[in-house]
Amino acid sequence: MSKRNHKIAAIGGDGIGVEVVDACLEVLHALADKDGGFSFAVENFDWSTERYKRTGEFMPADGADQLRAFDAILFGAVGAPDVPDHLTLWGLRLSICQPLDQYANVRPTRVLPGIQSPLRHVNDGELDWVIVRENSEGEYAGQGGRSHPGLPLEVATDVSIFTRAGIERIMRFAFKLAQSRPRKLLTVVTKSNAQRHGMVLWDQIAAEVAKEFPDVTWDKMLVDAMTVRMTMDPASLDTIVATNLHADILSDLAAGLSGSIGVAPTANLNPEREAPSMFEPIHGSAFDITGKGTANPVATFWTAAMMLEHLDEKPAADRLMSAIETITANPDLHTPDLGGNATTRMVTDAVIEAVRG
Ligand code: GGG
Repeated sequence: MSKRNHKIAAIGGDGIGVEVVDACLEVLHALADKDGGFSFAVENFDWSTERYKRTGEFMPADGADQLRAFDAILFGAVGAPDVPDHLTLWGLRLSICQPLDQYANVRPTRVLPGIQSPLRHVNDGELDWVIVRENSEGEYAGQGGRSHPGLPLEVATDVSIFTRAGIERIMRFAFKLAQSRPRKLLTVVTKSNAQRHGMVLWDQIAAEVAKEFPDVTWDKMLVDAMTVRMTMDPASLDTIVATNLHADILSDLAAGLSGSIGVAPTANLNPEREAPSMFEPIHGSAFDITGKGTANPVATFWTAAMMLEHLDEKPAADRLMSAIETITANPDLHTPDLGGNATTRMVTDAVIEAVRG
């Protein structure tokens, strides 16, 4: 039988993004060597804020099209202290997600073995969520503008755009995901009391799509009340779906509640596989720790496990996930974000050893 060869585009991006992606590639190659049934052909791209400062572009104009040749994209982080965040985000991450129509951003959250949630009342297994972030429109539609700069009547608008097609597809994705999980629970989050057009359409479409999934129990929450429920009653939640902005905020909260944003992964999925999906840690470029060798690579390793599953390498994904859990269970292998003294190198070596068995 011939070996399966997965073509991976690796974009470290900025700051610790480069460090954790490099560490992750080592782990991926170790997994492939161990398994023997597959390999990776990795191409590295220097698309980043550094490139922007040099050339005026974060990535080439046809960058997203270049990525179509790959089976998956492994991404680090974007953002730099000396360039405005809206330029970096739109110049790189969103310039990939939006043209490749990676409309379902999936963010699993659970408290890994050996990690302490800041919620002292959370027992083992009680915080186990998947947040689905609508990733193509809403508050990130990019519509709006500014006029009368510097004058008292200066105006700035950001227009949220919600389409029936966009809401229906993310809602269907979220219901399907909830249906595949043991508890079959979905919470639909909006702010439909205040945002009386787009968010009301969300609620309406949720009720319509729910009819296709009679075995899924679902409820609705306003985003403000949701933050309270996540902290006070985490066990009542399972799968969560929210808009681009709301889910971005809720998933950072979720990451914090799971112990550290340093362990939180994301998959930006094109579920129909019409274009490659992109896998990245939730965290940003963290320039305050860049170059110190202390970045936590666990979020990127977990995102790589999601990537392996997407590439139909489930046994390798399971092997990596169990290696991650062995490592987090050992406090000597906790990086500073988890209160320890371990380095990126130590955690990477330990995960490589664990996957090699
Ligand atoms: N790896 C995730 C990352 O680099 N995020 C940068 C960022 O600014 N994200 C904001 C967002 O996606 O809304």
